[in-house]
Amino acid sequence: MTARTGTRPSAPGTVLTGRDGELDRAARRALAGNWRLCATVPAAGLYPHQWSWDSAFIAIGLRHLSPVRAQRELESLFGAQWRDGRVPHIVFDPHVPADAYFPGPAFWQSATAPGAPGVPTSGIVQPPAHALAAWATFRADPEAARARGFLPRIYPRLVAWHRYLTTRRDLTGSGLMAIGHPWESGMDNSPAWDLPLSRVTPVPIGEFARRDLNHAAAAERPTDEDYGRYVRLARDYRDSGYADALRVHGFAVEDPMCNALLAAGEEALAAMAAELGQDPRPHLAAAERVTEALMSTLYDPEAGIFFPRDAHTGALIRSYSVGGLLPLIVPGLPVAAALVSTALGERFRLREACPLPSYDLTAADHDASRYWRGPGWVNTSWLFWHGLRLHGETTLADDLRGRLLERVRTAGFREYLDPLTGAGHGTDGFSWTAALTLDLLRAA
Ligand code: 9WN
Repeated sequence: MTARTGTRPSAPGTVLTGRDGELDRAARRALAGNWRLCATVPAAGLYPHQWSWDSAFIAIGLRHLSPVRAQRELESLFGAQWRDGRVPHIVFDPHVPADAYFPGPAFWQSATAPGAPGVPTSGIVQPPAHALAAWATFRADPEAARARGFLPRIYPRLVAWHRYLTTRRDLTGSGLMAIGHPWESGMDNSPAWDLPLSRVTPVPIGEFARRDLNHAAAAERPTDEDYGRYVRLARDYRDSGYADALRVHGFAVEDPMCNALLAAGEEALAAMAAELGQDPRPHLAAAERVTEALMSTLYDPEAGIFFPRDAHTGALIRSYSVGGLLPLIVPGLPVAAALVSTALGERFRLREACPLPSYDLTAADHDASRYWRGPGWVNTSWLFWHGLRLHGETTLADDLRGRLLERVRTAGFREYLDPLTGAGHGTDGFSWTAALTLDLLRAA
């Protein structure tokens, strides 16, 4: 959101009719309403700036409406990349009132951080879904992308982003990137974070003002205590000058989904390198390294799922979350069949629960309406669907796709849904739900 760019969409892609056409038009309207100067906000009230991994999913949908707009979505995010390669989790829109979202620019103080861009941003990151999105965007219209020099511009930035994650964020030397804040996981208050988070002293609620509760029900959002912990971690990181070391990150976890996105993203970078006439092998080797580290460090063969690992204690966090199934997006993953069988089991009930529950349906603390503690999200289900197709599970993939579209038809473009009843929760008009709906509609 750094500069005004032309926003007129180019010729629309496939035109759908009937019930699909209605859903398609509604999704287009939702995305048009959330489009700002040169990027899309996740939701007008609750999330009024540009978010990192949201923009990746949004580009995956936008590429069907306007490949150029999808390219700009990613370019505007990477326009705010830091000198060390990090892509901030929020790029703030200077036109939005300072108190519209907490923590805002005054909290993060990026202007005084070394190597930060001119535009105000946060200092933490989000899951690296961008290389997948950039390659999908390129493939939607290679000619338009070549004419705009999309890959020559975005590829070096993606490489720097992955380098930041595989070097500065490898906090234990395991070959895996670590997240230093629950917000960095994208699955903010997953029960998987409870144990490492319990060691963090919350900042008292009187010392900051939450804004999220102006837009969403308290029962569907993290508790004040957890919010206080999020604020403590972000403040400590900021006060360290956004330095990356195990001693700085009071919370440090090697997360399966983030590392799976990194491995799959390296495969996408290899394809981009080949397209640009460069050597793809370093990316293929990097993909293999991350995949091996995922397998040897985070996979539990008895459980048939990947678990996150607490970087401070070295212990696996034996919590069944959807993130543990998402290494299915890694090409050639040797345990794809086991992940699918876990997804079909009682904890996730792939054949009926939809979207795929964010957390174990059988767990005593499963909460079907609170944020990442049970409800299903369309982006993680989309990733699983993508993984099913990648590993040749087309029947299951088609079935999941059909049920996801049915859910959205009934509930609208909600932020998350009860996986068993389909009731919508969180904000409405949520961009990645609309964008991925556009993609699913065209995937028949
Ligand atoms: C903090 C924007 C983001 C998503 C995250 C989701 C939620 C933010 C918040 O909204 O997080 O980054 O304020 O709760 O958990 O995945 O990117 O849609």
